[in-house]
Amino acid sequence: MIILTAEVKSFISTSAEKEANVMDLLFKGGTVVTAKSTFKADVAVKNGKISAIGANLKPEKKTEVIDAKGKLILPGAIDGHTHLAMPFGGTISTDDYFTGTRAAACGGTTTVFDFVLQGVGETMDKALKRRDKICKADGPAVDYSYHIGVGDVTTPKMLASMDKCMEMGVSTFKVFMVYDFGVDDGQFFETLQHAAKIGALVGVHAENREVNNALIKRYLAEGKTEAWYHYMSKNEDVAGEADVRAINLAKMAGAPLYIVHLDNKQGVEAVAQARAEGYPIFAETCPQYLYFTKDVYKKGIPELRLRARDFVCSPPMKGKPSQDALWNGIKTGAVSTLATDHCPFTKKEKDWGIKTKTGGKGNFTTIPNGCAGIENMYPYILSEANKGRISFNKAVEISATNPAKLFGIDYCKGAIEIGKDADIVVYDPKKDFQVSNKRNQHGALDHTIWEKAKFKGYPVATYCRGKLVFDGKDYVGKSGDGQFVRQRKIKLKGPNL
Ligand code: DUC
Ligand code: ZN
Ligand code: ZN
Repeated sequence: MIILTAEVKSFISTSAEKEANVMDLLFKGGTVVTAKSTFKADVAVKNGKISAIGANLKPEKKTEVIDAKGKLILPGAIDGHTHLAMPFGGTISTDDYFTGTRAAACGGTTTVFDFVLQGVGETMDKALKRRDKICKADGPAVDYSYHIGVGDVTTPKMLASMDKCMEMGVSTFKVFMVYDFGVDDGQFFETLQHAAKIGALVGVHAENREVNNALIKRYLAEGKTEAWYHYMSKNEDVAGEADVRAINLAKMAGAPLYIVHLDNKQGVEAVAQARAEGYPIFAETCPQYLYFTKDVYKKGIPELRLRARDFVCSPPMKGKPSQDALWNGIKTGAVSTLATDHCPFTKKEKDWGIKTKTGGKGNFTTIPNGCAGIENMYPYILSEANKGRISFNKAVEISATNPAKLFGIDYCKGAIEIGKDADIVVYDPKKDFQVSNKRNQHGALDHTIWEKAKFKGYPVATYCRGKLVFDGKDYVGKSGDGQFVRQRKIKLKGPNL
């Protein structure tokens, strides 16, 4: 047996460190895309960070060289809105923190922000610890952080628990204007004011609860139970009114605001107006609102065996004028980010809209709300860029750079820049791809609303902090390699990031 003396041990660790200090990876001959520019350059990675960007970088002895000729070098996407392993609608969303983030990695997403839902009487920091335990036990495949879904700010103690989350590295919160567990306008206002004081950002799920409930009551009384009435009870006006009100509350509170999953024209116009007036109002939209319309609630897509109920998510898809307004909002800057709201439920669970879990007659309110999308967001928006609808710079901006800035992680994520984490996607603009849940998707769900969607171009490799996690076909990382990303304080004074 060889016994190592302290001296020898220290020698080994020093030389191991030296060894680790070489250039680990070199992406050669690719085209780097940032939110602002596109240029040919080599990208070097050392110890999980981008260490050099430039022409003709020379590999060292042990450097792994990746031929990126003809490929784009992009920052990994940041999905700022996921619901993994979330109890909702009488069940738990299908993807856990491993399968969901595995799918993320295979779609070029290297960081996810998942929602912690605070229970009534539970402080937010306790809720955060509770969820983080579940996440760590599942073993996330990419990096992650959280937003806190505010469920109880009825006492000063509950409100003050926001501060504790900040100390734990979470500076982003979300209130619900809809659902029984959501806040009222007074509580929303107080949350906004407190957030502004402590350097936090409040997101909002904006739908008018009272009108939504009144419409549900009316449709059910009239025997209108189909998925179409999910859309009808959460229509453009139900969302648009709440968007306008949320913006007004933020103005009154003197606080920045982040509208999540914006889906309607009135909302886009209200955000654009507030931003033009100089307010720090930001909006996120989701690929499902850019790709599908409310038509999916009429009869689904029968040729793909997708039923109307498979598309039930909240908020639901809207009409074409809203879809056009969202695309326009992306182009003009009214929409700052893209995220998925990934919240998958199985076909059997979706059937609860016909026959409930307990065997009763179902309706549109008994369908668990949510759809899958975590693997499709970046490929979809990049494909739209590849087809010329927006620039690649814009796709990178809304999928990576802006979320990093808004959520206080731009010190390490969101761009191909020296010193940032080497979260890198190698993208082949020539690779055609068609979604097949059976053949090429990596989540746990038994179907996807993105079935047979065609993408022009596709990621052929994803690296998370310099480690290959997707090789163009499969997930090749290790469960548990994903790390928690601490958010910094967020100080947004105006509309510019
Ligand atoms: N919307 C969904 O579709 N699912 C989960 C929560 C939400 O707001
Ligand atoms: Zn929501
Ligand atoms: Zn959501």
